[in-house]
Amino acid sequence: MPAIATIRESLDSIRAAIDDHFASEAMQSQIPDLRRSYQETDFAEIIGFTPPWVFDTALREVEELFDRQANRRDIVVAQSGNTPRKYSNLDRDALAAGSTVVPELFDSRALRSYLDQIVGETVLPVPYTPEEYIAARLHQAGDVHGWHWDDYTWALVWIFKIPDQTIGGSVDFIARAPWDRENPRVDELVAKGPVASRHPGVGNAYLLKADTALHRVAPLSEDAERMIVCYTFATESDLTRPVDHSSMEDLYPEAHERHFG
Ligand SMILES: O=C(O)CCC(=O)C(=O)O
Ligand SMILES: [Fe+2]
Repeated sequence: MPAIATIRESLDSIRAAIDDHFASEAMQSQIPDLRRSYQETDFAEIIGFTPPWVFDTALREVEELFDRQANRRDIVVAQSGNTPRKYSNLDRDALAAGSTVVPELFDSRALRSYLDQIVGETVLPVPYTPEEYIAARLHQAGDVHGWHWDDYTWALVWIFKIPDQTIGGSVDFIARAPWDRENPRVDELVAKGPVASRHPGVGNAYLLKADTALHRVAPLSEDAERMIVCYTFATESDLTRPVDHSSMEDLYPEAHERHFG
């Protein structure tokens, strides 16, 4: 167990590295392309989301958490039209307690102002704690994160592992197909399309306007590793409208109970 002073120093160095990274030429020079991609498709892939050592640290932390305390889920979610979730996940509290890096990025002003520039408005922390960040791991043949919408405007998904595209794990989405919670009509929307498909690279992160994009992770056709951390961010107006969290309660019952039980 490292001493408290050592932990504090390492958090300070992670924070400083993140600040420097988003201010760097390599990151700033991506902004025009990211803005264009986001404006045109509601999706943008940030190349090299963190410095490599920050990625390596986070990967070690998240792998260890999956080894020790992952929850295996195999459910269908009624709110998104009875689509499947078959994977292992870690809730927000496991990541808050067991990772130095993952919470630091959620709290980073430098990251949020970077995202502000991509979307052209103010990006805010999600107001529902269990949704701040989660981790998901698809690893067995047939694992899938089925079609759904997110409760808040933006998902930022950091890719730790992804198999070859031929095996699955791509992000499929239909942009600007808003969620009618009373009548989700997922099959109709998917049949109508157009379905965009993206296969982001390891160490990158993609930003998706996930409240209005019907999206999924394509199923694995064989055993393979796909591991991500998903952050949620909100608009000003998300903070004032009523939000139903029932699909989160299905997927992260322990976290919901801990915060609201
Ligand atoms: O794993 C992904 O790429 C997407 C995750 C996602 O859609 C979610 O957690 O809501
Ligand atoms: Fe999602």
